[in-house]
Order: sequence, then C-alpha cells, then structure tokens
Amino acid sequence: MASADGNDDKPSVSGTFSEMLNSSKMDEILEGMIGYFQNFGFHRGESDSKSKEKVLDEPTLDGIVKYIQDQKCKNIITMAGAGISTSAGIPDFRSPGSGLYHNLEKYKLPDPQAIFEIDFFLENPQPFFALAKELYPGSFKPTISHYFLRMLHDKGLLLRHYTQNIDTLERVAGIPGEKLVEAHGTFHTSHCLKCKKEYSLEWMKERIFADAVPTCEDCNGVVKPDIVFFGESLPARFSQKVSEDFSKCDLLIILGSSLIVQPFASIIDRVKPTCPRLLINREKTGQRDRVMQLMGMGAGMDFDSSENTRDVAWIGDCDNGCQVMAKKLGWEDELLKLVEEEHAKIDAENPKSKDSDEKGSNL
Ligand code: CNA
Repeated sequence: MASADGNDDKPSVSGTFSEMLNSSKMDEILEGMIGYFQNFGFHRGESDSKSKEKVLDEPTLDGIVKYIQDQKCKNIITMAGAGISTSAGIPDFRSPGSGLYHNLEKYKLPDPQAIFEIDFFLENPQPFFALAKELYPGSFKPTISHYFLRMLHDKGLLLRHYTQNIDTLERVAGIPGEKLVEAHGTFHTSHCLKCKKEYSLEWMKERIFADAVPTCEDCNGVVKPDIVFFGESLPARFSQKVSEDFSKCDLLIILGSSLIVQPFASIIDRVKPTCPRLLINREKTGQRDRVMQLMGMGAGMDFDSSENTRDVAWIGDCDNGCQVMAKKLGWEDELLKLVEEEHAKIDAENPKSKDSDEKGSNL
C-alpha cells in the first residue's frame, strides 16, 4: 500500500497523535493516570469543581429558554461571527465552497488571507477595495439573527453585543452603538493612513463604487476603512468592555463563528463558571480539548461531558436557531413582525437592497 507521501517503502501511519489522544481508549488511560496521581495528592483543576454547581435544569435549548423565563438573566452578552450574515448574502471566511477564502482566485493573492493583511494592503490596496465593492455594507439587509439580537436589546436583556463582523448590519438592525463592541472594527468610519483625517461611510462608498483606491483630500495618503486587518491591534474599546462586562454576564450566546480568530475566541472563558453559554452555529466550535476536559482543566466549552450543566450547542443555521428560540420564548410573532417592518423600511430607502435578497453576493 502506498503511503501518503507516495513512498512505497515507508510504512503508512494510520492516525495522528491528536487522533490517538482523542480516542475512547485514551479516556480510559487518562482516567487511570488521573486516579494514580490523585493518590499522591494531585487534584483536578478548579474549573472542574466549580462546574459541579448545577447551572441549567438541562443543558439544552429548552434549558436555556427556561433559564430566561425564570428571569435568571438580565445581562446577556452576545458574540457573533460571519455566520449571522451569510443568509444576507455575505460569504463567511471558512465555509467550504462558499467561504471567501475559497473564492479569491481572481485577485491573484499570494494566499487568501493576504487580502486582509495590513502588510499586503500597504503594498497593494487595490484587491481589498475591489472586494469591498462586491461586499459593500449597505447593499445587504440584516437577518433574522440580527433582529433577534435587537429584540434582546429592546427587552432590556442585552448587556452588550460583541461582533467580529465588519458589515455594520447590527447598526442597520437598530442596535445602538453604545451596546456594540465591533471587535474587528467597522466600515462605519475610515481614516487616512498618513495624516489620520477621518472620512464618513458615504465618502468611502463613493470612492469604492468609482473603482478608485481612496486617497486623502489633504495629504494624498491611502484612506482605509476602520476595520482591523490581520497584523493590527483591536480597538481599545474591546479590552475595556471585556473587563467591564464579562464578570456581570449571566448568559452568553455565541452565534455563527468558527471561534478561531484570537483574541476574540478566548473571551468565551471570561464569564463566570456558573454562566450558561449557548452556541448557535452550523458546527460545534469553541470546544475544550478532550484531554484537558478529562483532567478538569483547560479552556473552551464542554458540550458533551456528563458533568456539563451549562454549555449548550444548537447546531443549525443561525436564523433557524434564533427563530426556534424566539418561538419557545413566545416572541416569534414579534420577531417576524420586526423583520418584516424593518426590511420594508430598508427597501423603501434603498431599492438596491431588494436585489441582495434575490441574488446574494456576486462571489
Ligand atoms: P468564519 O471563520 O468564516 O466562520 C464562520 C462560522 O459560521 C463557521 O463555523 C460556519 O460553519 C458558521 N456558519 C456560516 N453560515 C452560517 C449560518 N447561516 N448559520 C450558522 N452558522 C453558520 O468566520 P468568523 O466570524 O468566525 O471569523 C472571524 C473573521 C471573519 C472576522 O475577522 C470577520 O471580520 C471576518 N468576516 C466577517 C464578515 C462580515 O462582516 N459579514 C464576512 C466574512 C468574514
């Protein structure tokens, strides 16, 4: 049999070290090792003992709904990624086939991520602005998920919404700026990279749609939307608000994120150990490493262990998840009415947004 590298002489290796670590045989071995070390005074991590406090009646969406209905939460934090905007027609980064990283050949980049890297942008800003035209914020309408977040705000339950998205759809959905942390920046404002002069969304839009690389009216420097590129720091507001908010949080809802990009991904662990966490996503993300979980250590969510009473994964599309949750809470009619009314307003103001319903993104 040929080995993976095509060298017939070498024996093939059937599994990686991490596959071995994640096998059920490994659970037994680790449990045995942990028992052995406990004889010598070693104890499981603090997070393990804290997690023994029962948080939800059951770690399911019904358990979360009951927790809300029992008025156990008034300070909900929501965290979002590109998955809440894909149904508006904006591709995410990593979904196989439809994700942006799989559709950037025409820009002839050294690698797909380069389009969002600051060093590449400083050398060659043109591909970024061409993509920005295709994905221009304002050409799309917020989704059911965005309006579900708006409802949490309207009901006085939303402490803050942390988003990785740069599409401004949370603002369009009517969530006030004060309730938002746009962790990866926003298209809402732009600045000249040389003299720091600020420009508005409208100013930037005109240049982008004229297929021009926007340059400063004062010093001719390149003007860049205030989105955070790879290689740039996050806005100061991100760490300020994380420090203020997360200890107060009594329910964390994460929607549509691969929870890969740091430091955003790791803030899921800044809530108290008794704070329930609900993930609504097409796949399970943000999970604690299984080996660490067995040892009662490590960070991340713990959906599947028998000891879990606080982490819930609802697997499916964000809009469905939000609508199902709204229905269980008795809010479904209100949510659908809000979506209908707000979409009608956007269509009336900007007939082009109607097209995005029908066609989606050009990508
Ligand atoms: P990602 O890494 O592309 O992951 C998206 C996640 O959402 C994946 O786990 C998908 O399975 C899941 N997903 C996609 N569509 C849906 C859906 N309809 N319902 C449920 N789950 C879905 O994106 P992340 O946001 O995690 O990564 C962070 C990057 C992506 C940030 O830096 C963003 O700026 C960047 N981004 C933002 C946008 C936007 O503003 N709309 C678009 C593309 C990328």
